[in-house]
Amino acid sequence: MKTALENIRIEAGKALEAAADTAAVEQLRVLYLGKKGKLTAILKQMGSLSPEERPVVGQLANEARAKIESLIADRKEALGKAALAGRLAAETLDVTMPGRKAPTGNRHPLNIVLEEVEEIFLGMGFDVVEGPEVEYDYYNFEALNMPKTHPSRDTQDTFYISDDIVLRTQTSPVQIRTMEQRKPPIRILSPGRVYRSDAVDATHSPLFHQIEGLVVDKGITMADLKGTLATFTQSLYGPEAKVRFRPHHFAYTEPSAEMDFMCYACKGEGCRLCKGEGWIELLGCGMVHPKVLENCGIDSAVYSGFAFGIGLERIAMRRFAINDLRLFYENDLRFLRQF
Ligand code: 2NL
Repeated sequence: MKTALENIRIEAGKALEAAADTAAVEQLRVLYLGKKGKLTAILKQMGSLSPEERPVVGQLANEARAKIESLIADRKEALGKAALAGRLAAETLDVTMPGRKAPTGNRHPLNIVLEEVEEIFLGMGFDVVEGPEVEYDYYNFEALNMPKTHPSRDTQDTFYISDDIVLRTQTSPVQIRTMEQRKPPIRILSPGRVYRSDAVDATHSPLFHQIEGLVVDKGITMADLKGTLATFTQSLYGPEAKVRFRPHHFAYTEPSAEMDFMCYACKGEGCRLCKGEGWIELLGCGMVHPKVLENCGIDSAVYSGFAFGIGLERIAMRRFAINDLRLFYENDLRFLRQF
C-alpha cells in the first residue's frame, strides 16, 4: 500500500504537470482526491491492515493527500498567471498610437448649390418652407389657375396616385398652402423634389429639384421682381452678371417672363456654352395671377405678388460642368467624392 500511495502521488504530479487549463486540473482533483477517487479507493483497503500498520499508512495517506492538494494549488496558480499574462499581452493597447481616420462624407453637389441659393434669399428676408411631395390635384393644379383641360395636366407629364392625388410637378403647392395659412407680407422660398413622367436621359429625369419663390405684399410690382431676381443672379454669378427678361406664359402668373443671364464665357458674343445665344436661361417668373391670390383668400385689390421657379439641376450642371443629369441620382462615390 505504501508503494501504491507513492505511485499515486507521482502519477498525480505528472498528470498535473501536463494539465493545460484549470478545467483539466479540476478533473484531476476529482480523479485523485474525489469521493470515488484513487486515493479514497486505497484508503478503503485500510481495513485489511494490521492495527500497527494502520496509523503509519494513515499518516502516509494524509501526506499524499496534502502533497497532491498542494500540487493542485500550485498548478492552478501557475495556469492563472499564464492566462493573465496571455490576456495582458493580447489586450495591450498603445494609447500613443495615432487613431484610425473615420471616413467622412461630403455634401452632394445639389445640396451645395441649394444651400447657396437659400443663403442668398435668406439674406433678402425670405423663409425656407417645405411641404408634401404627394399632393392634392387642387394644390398642384386647380388653385394655380390650371383648369382640368390644361396641357401640363396631361397624364403623360403627371404621376397620378388617384383621381385627385398626384406627385407634385412643381413646389408651388407649398406656396399655396403658405398663402392659405399666413397673412401678407409673405416672402418664402420652397425648394424640393418634383416629379414628371419623363423617360430618363442625360437631360431628363422623372424626379428633379425645383426652387420656387414667392413674395406677396401691398404694392409689389414687376420692379420688385426684377430687382430681387437681378440681385439673386449677381450673388450667384458675380456683380457683372447682366439679366434680361423675355415675355412668356404661365397659367399662374400674369404677366409672365423667362429670365436669362448674359453668358459668362463669351460675355454675350455667343459661344458653345450658350449655344451661340450669348444668353443662358435661368428661371421662369411673373406677377402672381389675381385668381391665384383670391383662391388663397388674399384680396387681389389690396395685395399683389411675384413668383419664380428655378431648376436646381441646371444650375448645378453649369456650376460643376456636369453633362449628364443621371450622375446626380446614381450615388457613384467616384462622382460624389469630387465635390
Ligand atoms: C417654370 C418656372 C414658375 C411660379 C413658378 C408660382 C407659384 C405661385 C403662384 C404663382 Cl403659388 N407662381 N410659381 C411662377 C412662375 C414660374 O416656375 O419654369 N415653371 C414651369
